[in-house]
Amino acid sequence: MLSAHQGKTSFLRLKLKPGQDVGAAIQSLTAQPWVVHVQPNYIYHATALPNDPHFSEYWGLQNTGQLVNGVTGTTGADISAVRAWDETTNCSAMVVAVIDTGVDYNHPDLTANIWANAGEVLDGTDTDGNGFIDDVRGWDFVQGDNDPMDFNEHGTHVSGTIGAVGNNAVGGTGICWNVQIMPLRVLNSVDSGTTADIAAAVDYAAANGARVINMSLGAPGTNILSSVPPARPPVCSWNFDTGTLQLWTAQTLDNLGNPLATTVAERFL
Ligand SMILES: [Ca+2]
Ligand SMILES: [Ca+2]
Ligand SMILES: [Ca+2]
Ligand SMILES: [Ca+2]
Repeated sequence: MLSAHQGKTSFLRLKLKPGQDVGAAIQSLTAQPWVVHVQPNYIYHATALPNDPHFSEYWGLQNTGQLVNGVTGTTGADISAVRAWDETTNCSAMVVAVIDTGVDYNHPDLTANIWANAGEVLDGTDTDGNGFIDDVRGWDFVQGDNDPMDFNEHGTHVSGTIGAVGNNAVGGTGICWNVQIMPLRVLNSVDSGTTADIAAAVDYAAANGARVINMSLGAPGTNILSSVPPARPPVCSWNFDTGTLQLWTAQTLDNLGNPLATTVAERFL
Protein backbone atom coordinates (compact mmCIF):
# COMPACT_ATOMS: atom_id res chain seq x y z
CA MET A 1 0.00 0.00 0.00
CA LEU A 2 1.16 3.49 -0.77
CA SER A 3 -0.94 5.45 1.65
CA ALA A 4 -4.05 5.25 3.75
CA HIS A 5 -6.69 7.75 4.67
CA GLN A 6 -9.17 7.35 7.49
CA GLY A 7 -11.89 9.88 8.09
CA LYS A 8 -14.47 9.92 10.84
CA THR A 9 -15.91 6.56 9.80
CA SER A 10 -14.80 2.98 10.22
CA PHE A 11 -13.93 2.89 6.51
CA LEU A 12 -10.31 2.99 5.53
CA ARG A 13 -9.38 4.23 2.06
CA LEU A 14 -6.16 2.76 0.72
CA LYS A 15 -4.26 3.76 -2.35
CA LEU A 16 -2.38 1.07 -4.25
CA LYS A 17 1.06 1.44 -5.73
CA PRO A 18 1.18 1.94 -9.48
CA GLY A 19 0.80 -1.42 -11.20
CA GLN A 20 -0.42 -3.21 -8.09
CA ASP A 21 -3.18 -5.69 -8.91
CA VAL A 22 -6.53 -4.65 -7.47
CA GLY A 23 -7.89 -8.19 -7.24
CA ALA A 24 -4.81 -9.48 -5.44
CA ALA A 25 -4.88 -6.55 -3.04
CA ILE A 26 -8.53 -7.19 -2.22
CA GLN A 27 -7.79 -10.86 -1.61
CA SER A 28 -4.88 -10.04 0.64
CA LEU A 29 -6.78 -7.47 2.67
CA THR A 30 -9.86 -9.64 3.02
CA ALA A 31 -7.72 -12.28 4.70
CA GLN A 32 -6.81 -9.87 7.50
CA PRO A 33 -8.75 -10.51 10.73
CA TRP A 34 -9.40 -6.78 11.25
CA VAL A 35 -11.05 -6.37 7.85
CA VAL A 36 -14.80 -6.85 7.42
CA HIS A 37 -15.14 -5.96 3.75
CA VAL A 38 -13.01 -4.69 0.88
CA GLN A 39 -14.08 -3.18 -2.41
CA PRO A 40 -12.66 -0.88 -5.07
CA ASN A 41 -13.41 2.82 -4.80
CA TYR A 42 -16.02 2.75 -7.56
CA ILE A 43 -17.14 5.81 -9.51
CA TYR A 44 -20.88 6.42 -9.11
CA HIS A 45 -23.27 8.37 -11.31
CA ALA A 46 -26.78 9.66 -10.77
CA THR A 47 -29.50 7.33 -12.03
CA ALA A 48 -30.54 8.30 -15.53
CA LEU A 49 -33.86 9.99 -14.91
CA PRO A 50 -34.94 12.31 -17.72
CA ASN A 51 -36.07 15.90 -17.21
CA ASP A 52 -39.04 15.70 -19.60
CA PRO A 53 -42.10 17.27 -17.95
CA HIS A 54 -44.52 14.45 -18.83
CA PHE A 55 -42.20 11.59 -17.83
CA SER A 56 -44.10 10.97 -14.59
CA GLU A 57 -47.22 10.16 -16.63
CA TYR A 58 -45.39 7.37 -18.45
CA TRP A 59 -46.06 4.68 -15.89
CA GLY A 60 -45.12 2.03 -18.43
CA LEU A 61 -41.53 3.25 -18.23
CA GLN A 62 -41.41 3.75 -14.48
CA ASN A 63 -44.32 2.89 -12.22
CA THR A 64 -43.81 4.20 -8.70
CA GLY A 65 -47.48 3.87 -7.87
CA GLN A 66 -48.17 7.35 -9.13
CA LEU A 67 -51.68 8.60 -9.96
CA VAL A 68 -52.31 8.54 -13.71
CA ASN A 69 -55.74 9.30 -15.19
CA GLY A 70 -57.33 8.85 -11.78
CA VAL A 71 -55.81 5.42 -11.14
CA THR A 72 -53.09 4.74 -8.61
CA GLY A 73 -50.65 2.36 -10.25
CA THR A 74 -48.84 -0.66 -8.93
CA THR A 75 -45.22 0.02 -8.11
CA GLY A 76 -42.98 -1.90 -10.47
CA ALA A 77 -45.67 -2.62 -13.09
CA ASP A 78 -43.44 -1.20 -15.81
CA ILE A 79 -40.71 -2.23 -18.23
CA SER A 80 -37.89 -1.16 -15.89
CA ALA A 81 -36.80 1.49 -18.37
CA VAL A 82 -34.84 3.44 -15.78
CA ARG A 83 -32.61 0.45 -15.10
CA ALA A 84 -32.02 0.07 -18.82
CA TRP A 85 -31.17 3.77 -19.12
CA ASP A 86 -28.45 3.27 -16.53
CA GLU A 87 -26.80 1.09 -19.18
CA THR A 88 -27.50 3.32 -22.16
CA THR A 89 -29.95 5.86 -23.50
CA ASN A 90 -28.40 5.96 -26.94
CA CYS A 91 -30.01 3.76 -29.60
CA SER A 92 -29.08 6.12 -32.41
CA ALA A 93 -27.82 3.30 -34.61
CA MET A 94 -31.16 1.48 -34.40
CA VAL A 95 -33.81 1.99 -37.08
CA VAL A 96 -37.33 1.24 -35.88
CA ALA A 97 -40.05 1.15 -38.51
CA VAL A 98 -43.43 2.36 -37.30
CA ILE A 99 -46.09 0.86 -39.56
CA ASP A 100 -49.15 2.83 -38.58
CA THR A 101 -51.14 5.96 -39.43
CA GLY A 102 -47.95 7.84 -40.29
CA VAL A 103 -45.83 9.99 -38.01
CA ASP A 104 -45.85 13.73 -37.39
CA TYR A 105 -42.19 14.08 -38.25
CA ASN A 106 -42.33 17.78 -37.31
CA HIS A 107 -43.34 17.05 -33.72
CA PRO A 108 -40.83 18.86 -31.48
CA ASP A 109 -40.20 15.74 -29.44
CA LEU A 110 -39.80 13.46 -32.48
CA THR A 111 -38.23 15.43 -35.28
CA ALA A 112 -34.66 14.76 -34.14
CA ASN A 113 -35.34 11.02 -34.05
CA ILE A 114 -36.88 10.57 -37.51
CA TRP A 115 -34.99 8.26 -39.87
CA ALA A 116 -33.37 9.92 -42.86
CA ASN A 117 -32.76 7.88 -45.99
CA ALA A 118 -29.11 8.70 -46.56
CA GLY A 119 -29.20 7.45 -50.15
CA GLU A 120 -32.15 9.54 -51.29
CA VAL A 121 -32.27 13.12 -52.57
CA LEU A 122 -35.38 15.25 -53.19
CA ASP A 123 -35.06 15.59 -56.96
CA GLY A 124 -38.07 13.80 -58.42
CA THR A 125 -36.20 10.56 -59.05
CA ASP A 126 -35.54 7.31 -57.23
CA THR A 127 -32.00 8.31 -56.36
CA ASP A 128 -31.12 5.19 -54.37
CA GLY A 129 -32.93 2.82 -56.71
CA ASN A 130 -35.03 1.18 -54.01
CA GLY A 131 -38.24 1.54 -56.04
CA PHE A 132 -39.54 4.62 -54.21
CA ILE A 133 -39.14 8.15 -55.55
CA ASP A 134 -37.77 10.71 -53.09
CA ASP A 135 -38.42 8.56 -50.03
CA VAL A 136 -36.24 10.72 -47.82
CA ARG A 137 -38.07 9.83 -44.57
CA GLY A 138 -40.11 6.67 -45.23
CA TRP A 139 -43.20 6.16 -47.35
CA ASP A 140 -46.97 6.64 -47.43
CA PHE A 141 -48.45 3.40 -48.74
CA VAL A 142 -52.01 4.76 -48.45
CA GLN A 143 -51.52 7.64 -50.87
CA GLY A 144 -48.51 6.23 -52.66
CA ASP A 145 -46.33 9.24 -51.95
CA ASN A 146 -43.20 10.17 -50.04
CA ASP A 147 -45.02 12.09 -47.31
CA PRO A 148 -45.97 9.77 -44.41
CA MET A 149 -47.51 12.58 -42.34
CA ASP A 150 -49.94 11.38 -39.69
CA PHE A 151 -53.57 12.56 -40.01
CA ASN A 152 -54.84 10.44 -37.15
CA GLU A 153 -52.29 10.83 -34.30
CA HIS A 154 -52.06 7.13 -33.45
CA GLY A 155 -48.75 6.59 -35.22
CA THR A 156 -47.32 9.73 -33.67
CA HIS A 157 -48.38 8.56 -30.22
CA VAL A 158 -46.80 5.14 -30.79
CA SER A 159 -43.63 6.79 -32.06
CA GLY A 160 -43.47 8.90 -28.93
CA THR A 161 -43.57 5.79 -26.77
CA ILE A 162 -40.77 4.28 -28.81
CA GLY A 163 -38.58 7.29 -29.32
CA ALA A 164 -39.64 10.68 -28.03
CA VAL A 165 -36.39 12.53 -27.46
CA GLY A 166 -35.42 11.96 -23.84
CA ASN A 167 -34.01 14.46 -21.35
CA ASN A 168 -34.59 17.50 -23.59
CA ALA A 169 -37.01 19.18 -21.16
CA VAL A 170 -39.76 18.85 -23.78
CA GLY A 171 -42.88 16.66 -23.70
CA GLY A 172 -42.40 13.02 -22.85
CA THR A 173 -39.71 10.37 -22.93
CA GLY A 174 -39.36 7.47 -25.33
CA ILE A 175 -38.02 4.04 -24.47
CA CYS A 176 -35.12 5.06 -26.69
CA TRP A 177 -33.93 8.64 -26.10
CA ASN A 178 -32.05 8.65 -29.40
CA VAL A 179 -33.23 6.38 -32.18
CA GLN A 180 -34.19 6.42 -35.87
CA ILE A 181 -37.93 6.14 -36.41
CA MET A 182 -38.89 5.14 -39.96
CA PRO A 183 -42.46 6.36 -40.66
CA LEU A 184 -44.42 3.98 -42.88
CA ARG A 185 -48.06 4.99 -43.33
CA VAL A 186 -50.53 2.16 -43.97
CA LEU A 187 -53.60 3.39 -42.07
CA ASN A 188 -55.61 6.39 -43.26
CA SER A 189 -57.01 9.27 -41.24
CA VAL A 190 -59.85 7.10 -39.90
CA ASP A 191 -57.44 4.38 -38.83
CA SER A 192 -58.10 1.93 -41.68
CA GLY A 193 -55.72 0.10 -44.00
CA THR A 194 -55.19 -3.09 -45.99
CA THR A 195 -53.09 -6.24 -45.70
CA ALA A 196 -51.47 -5.41 -49.04
CA ASP A 197 -50.22 -2.04 -47.86
CA ILE A 198 -49.02 -3.48 -44.55
CA ALA A 199 -47.14 -6.23 -46.37
CA ALA A 200 -45.52 -3.69 -48.68
CA ALA A 201 -44.48 -1.62 -45.68
CA VAL A 202 -42.92 -4.64 -43.96
CA ASP A 203 -40.95 -5.33 -47.12
CA TYR A 204 -39.84 -1.69 -47.29
CA ALA A 205 -38.71 -1.75 -43.66
CA ALA A 206 -36.70 -4.92 -44.13
CA ALA A 207 -35.11 -3.71 -47.36
CA ASN A 208 -34.15 -0.31 -46.02
CA GLY A 209 -32.41 -1.07 -42.77
CA ALA A 210 -35.06 -1.40 -40.07
CA ARG A 211 -34.05 -3.82 -37.34
CA VAL A 212 -37.31 -3.51 -35.45
CA ILE A 213 -40.82 -3.10 -36.77
CA ASN A 214 -43.67 -1.87 -34.61
CA MET A 215 -47.20 -2.67 -35.68
CA SER A 216 -49.76 -1.66 -33.10
CA LEU A 217 -52.69 -2.69 -35.24
CA GLY A 218 -55.08 -5.55 -35.83
CA ALA A 219 -58.26 -6.55 -37.64
CA PRO A 220 -61.52 -8.12 -36.46
CA GLY A 221 -61.32 -11.90 -36.40
CA THR A 222 -57.67 -12.02 -37.30
CA ASN A 223 -54.27 -10.97 -36.13
CA ILE A 224 -51.61 -10.81 -38.78
CA LEU A 225 -48.89 -11.38 -36.22
CA SER A 226 -50.33 -13.85 -33.77
CA SER A 227 -49.77 -17.05 -35.75
CA VAL A 228 -46.82 -19.05 -34.60
CA PRO A 229 -44.62 -21.35 -36.65
CA PRO A 230 -45.22 -23.43 -38.68
CA ALA A 231 -48.35 -21.43 -39.50
CA ARG A 232 -46.23 -18.39 -40.29
CA PRO A 233 -48.04 -15.08 -40.37
CA PRO A 234 -48.23 -14.44 -44.10
CA VAL A 235 -47.17 -10.82 -43.98
CA CYS A 236 -44.05 -11.46 -41.95
CA SER A 237 -42.96 -14.69 -43.58
CA TRP A 238 -41.92 -12.79 -46.69
CA ASN A 239 -39.01 -11.38 -44.74
CA PHE A 240 -37.68 -14.43 -42.95
CA ASP A 241 -34.74 -14.65 -45.29
CA THR A 242 -33.46 -11.11 -44.76
CA GLY A 243 -31.32 -12.27 -41.86
CA THR A 244 -31.51 -8.91 -40.18
CA LEU A 245 -35.10 -8.13 -39.41
CA GLN A 246 -36.37 -8.40 -35.90
CA LEU A 247 -40.06 -8.09 -35.44
CA TRP A 248 -41.54 -7.53 -32.04
CA THR A 249 -44.79 -6.64 -30.49
CA ALA A 250 -45.43 -6.69 -26.79
CA GLN A 251 -48.03 -7.56 -24.25
CA THR A 252 -50.11 -4.61 -23.17
CA LEU A 253 -50.71 -4.12 -19.46
CA ASP A 254 -52.66 -1.52 -17.55
CA ASN A 255 -50.91 0.45 -14.83
CA LEU A 256 -51.96 -2.11 -12.25
CA GLY A 257 -50.07 -4.77 -14.19
CA ASN A 258 -53.15 -6.53 -15.61
CA PRO A 259 -52.99 -7.84 -19.21
CA LEU A 260 -55.04 -5.85 -21.71
CA ALA A 261 -54.20 -7.74 -24.87
CA THR A 262 -52.88 -11.05 -26.06
CA THR A 263 -49.16 -11.40 -25.94
CA VAL A 264 -47.58 -11.43 -29.35
CA ALA A 265 -43.84 -11.51 -29.35
CA GLU A 266 -41.85 -12.99 -32.17
CA ARG A 267 -38.32 -12.49 -33.24
CA PHE A 268 -36.94 -13.32 -36.60
CA LEU A 269 -33.19 -13.45 -37.10
CA1 LIG B 1 -35.73 5.83 -53.35
CA1 LIG C 1 -34.61 11.33 -55.41
CA1 LIG D 1 -49.00 11.38 -47.96
CA1 LIG E 1 -38.78 14.77 -24.51
